[in-house]
Amino acid sequence: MTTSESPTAVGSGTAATDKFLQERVSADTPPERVSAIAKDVLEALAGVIDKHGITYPEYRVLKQWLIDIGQFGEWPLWLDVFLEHNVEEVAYRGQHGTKGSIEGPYYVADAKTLPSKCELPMRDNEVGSKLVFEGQVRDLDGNGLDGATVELWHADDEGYYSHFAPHIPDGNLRGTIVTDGAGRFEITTIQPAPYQIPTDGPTGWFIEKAGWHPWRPAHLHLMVKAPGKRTITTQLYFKDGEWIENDVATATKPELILDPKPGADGINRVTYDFVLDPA
Ligand code: MBD
Ligand code: FE
Repeated sequence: MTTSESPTAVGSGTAATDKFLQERVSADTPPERVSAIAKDVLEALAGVIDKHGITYPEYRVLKQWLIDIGQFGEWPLWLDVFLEHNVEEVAYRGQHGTKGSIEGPYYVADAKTLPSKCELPMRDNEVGSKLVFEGQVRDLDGNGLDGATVELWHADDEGYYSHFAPHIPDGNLRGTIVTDGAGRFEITTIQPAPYQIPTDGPTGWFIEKAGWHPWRPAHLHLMVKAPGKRTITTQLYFKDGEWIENDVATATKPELILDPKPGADGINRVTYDFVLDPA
């Protein structure tokens, strides 16, 4: 029995919304473009209402649910699960290096800086099989990149992220790894579990009412940067992992699958190299 609070949808949602709002952005979209996009969105919705003969009770339920999503702080979650993959695909059209994937709602900037060979910050009793993740950051010509950093964050053995679950210490399973002069790194961490969308909040209700499943396959999140190179935000998955073929967030790609194998010491190891496009 633990005395710490257990994670709730409203807790992780509110934390994700608060974090997102810390940095306000603007997109410099001119009025003509705003108008064209808004017109298409409204026309698409009009088409859905007409096609399905949406009723007043259904319209009112939609209104309630949209209000609930906001009150639970789940806009970051819902949008990143159902829309971000489309934005990512458009953003990386024509890019040649390592494939990107969605950032999702649980990135936290300024994670602890760690040397090229390191262990991610973890609890003394961190549950999960050890995983050694090594590789190199290179340019399109295969040159190792001096000054590259690899930001890594992932869920624990129960699928929870630090900063978004009250029982996990801040910074757990997060780090900014400064690679060596040739862009190499060797990170010891633990194998994350698949992630389940909270079932006690409006994103979970939406999925349940549609008869879908709320799972993402186990994954590592990465943001890889180097001077003069285009930053890549991506995710890596595990071969034959559950939900790989039907990620609720539609964010897996065949190029992003790891296949760790036990080394001589019995610990799982895997190599993955990142290739960055010019900025
Ligand atoms: C996650 O862990 C995640 O990576 C995404 C994209 C959405 C919800 C939870
Ligand atoms: Fe995730």
